[in-house]
Amino acid sequence: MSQEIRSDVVIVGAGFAGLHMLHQLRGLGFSARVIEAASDVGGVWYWNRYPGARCDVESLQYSYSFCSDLEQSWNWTEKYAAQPEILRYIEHVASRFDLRREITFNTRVLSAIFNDRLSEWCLQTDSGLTFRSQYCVMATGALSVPRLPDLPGIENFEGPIYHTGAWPREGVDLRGKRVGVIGTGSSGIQAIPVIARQAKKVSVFQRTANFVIPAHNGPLEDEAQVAWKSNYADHRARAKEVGTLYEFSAKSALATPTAERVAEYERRWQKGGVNFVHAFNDLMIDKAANDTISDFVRHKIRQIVKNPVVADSLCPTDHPLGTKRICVDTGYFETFNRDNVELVDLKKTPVRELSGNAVVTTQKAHEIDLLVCATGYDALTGAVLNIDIQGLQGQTLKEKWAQGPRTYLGLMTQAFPNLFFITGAGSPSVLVNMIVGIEHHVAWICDALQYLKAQGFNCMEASKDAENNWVEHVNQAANKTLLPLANSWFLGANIPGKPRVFMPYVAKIGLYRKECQNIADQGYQGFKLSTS
Ligand code: FAD
Ligand code: N01
Repeated sequence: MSQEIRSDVVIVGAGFAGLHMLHQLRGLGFSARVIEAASDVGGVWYWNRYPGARCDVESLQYSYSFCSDLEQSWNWTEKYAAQPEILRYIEHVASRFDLRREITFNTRVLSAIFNDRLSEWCLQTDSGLTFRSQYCVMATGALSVPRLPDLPGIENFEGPIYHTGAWPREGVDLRGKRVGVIGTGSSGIQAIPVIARQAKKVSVFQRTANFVIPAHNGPLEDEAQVAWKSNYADHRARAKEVGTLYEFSAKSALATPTAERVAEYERRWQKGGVNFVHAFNDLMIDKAANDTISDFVRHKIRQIVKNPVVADSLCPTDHPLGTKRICVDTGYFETFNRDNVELVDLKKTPVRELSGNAVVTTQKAHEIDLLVCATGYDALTGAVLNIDIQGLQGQTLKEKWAQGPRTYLGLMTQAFPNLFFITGAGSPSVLVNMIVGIEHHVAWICDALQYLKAQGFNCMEASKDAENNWVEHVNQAANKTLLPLANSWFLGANIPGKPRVFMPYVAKIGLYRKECQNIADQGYQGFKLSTS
């Protein structure tokens, strides 16, 4: 017999977003229930156990800010924490705030259907459990639907295939193995140097070369940690304005003399991290300015990689730096100087098929024992569209978003009342420190639910006009930058048939927060509030 669980709010996903949403709602007296496909908390950090996985926003910033005692008592060991440490942190949060008792694990949501008459959401799951609630929050993650490459013959490959975003919990023994890695985005770039130290041989199959900046990761010294913590409130307040505390320059690259400009690139290269791309204020809006930083990185690649042919293949030439998510590494380019690593440039020798235990290119058969796919995600919309979501009069989200996602503020979509997205398309989301974005969305949703309750409403829906204006605004913001120039997952370009729409909202998080706050202050302008 199928069982039904009722709560005021149902939350899908138990990553950083879902856990925080649950904790905050509980504090406000709403009953809430979380549904999670994995066997425990963690989201991205539960699934991405590949060698080398770590964050590239400094750990002291890539963490929750909602509890001062938590941020003071938790000690990070490295500047950029590795996956096991981040997962331990999330598990600690779940235990400390006793969150697991309201989470149903090992359960995937298949459908979410709005009942117009009762004004409630009904979620069906693969375990047969049914969840009913007034409000539904999709905390399903922007990067949670791994995508395997559609290579001819992949189903016939005799060895195991592992996606970085679904890495086995028990790990993979790579010792003595010939490993193929396909994909050279952030995941591949983190994994390849570590795999190369473990495996007998690594063949890296690269379709598009990427810009990569050194992380200069290392232990987080006690002194630095104590100093940061003594000022945590100030740091967090600034992060609410800028996302991550980088050194943002107010100078133009093109207006700066060449020697000074190169010195600034060199200084930031030596410092490491994503801070590099904020060296000048015109890099992301002016192609000529961007060429100067792109040339600098290509020059570095040629200095590091000894074989000039390999170096040439590793130099990105088809997109301006930063228009694909910038990658941060530890020894990526150096890895190609190792005897046990070969680069297979798929632009020169495309894959014909996978056959037996080989990746066969137009040049030769590369024999491997196992294949690692660091081939990315159906980003931003993948996880929500995997669920059969039906709003007013049975309208499906798939139909509504057939030409690309349409939201108001990234938080709601018209005709789907009481359904909220955390870090959804149309919000800054993946363009900023995501924990800052998550905490903002959780706070905004909590305020909205409290407002509804206080005013005697129980139904909230984005209006068509507000949504149309917002979508237009998001498109305009992207088109003022170089970002739409790359074939990136920001645009859905990595998924065949996905509409080419720039999904995140290109804006300083501080400005976006103000826009959201103003709308709330005006009684949730652009939203229809009602009593069912
Ligand atoms: P997730 O962590 O993706 O959690 C979503 C959860 O929802 C998952 O556990 C999933 O199983 C569950 N779920 C989805 N659909 C269903 C369903 N139908 N039914 C049940 N459960 C479902 N961001 C940064 O800002 N800085 C970084 O340094 C950084 N590093 C990253 C490194 C990696 C390897 C990856 C992949 C991403 C990184 N990110 C980083 C982005 C990352 O997505 C966010 O920082 C953050 O972890 C997202 O949390 P979330 O809770 O929104 O989503
Ligand atoms: O995925 P990606 P990812 N044949 O989509 C290649 C976050 N993250 O998992 O560019 C051959 O970036 C594809 O090639 P191309 C971060 O936001 C953060 O690496 O399409 N190649 C590309 O090289 C990041 O941006 C960290 O030509 C194929 C690669 O696979 C996001 O997650 C670490 C192919 C996919 O790169 C996703 O990163 C990890 C095919 N058929 C992840 N299909 C941090 O460090 C795909 N590719 C914070």
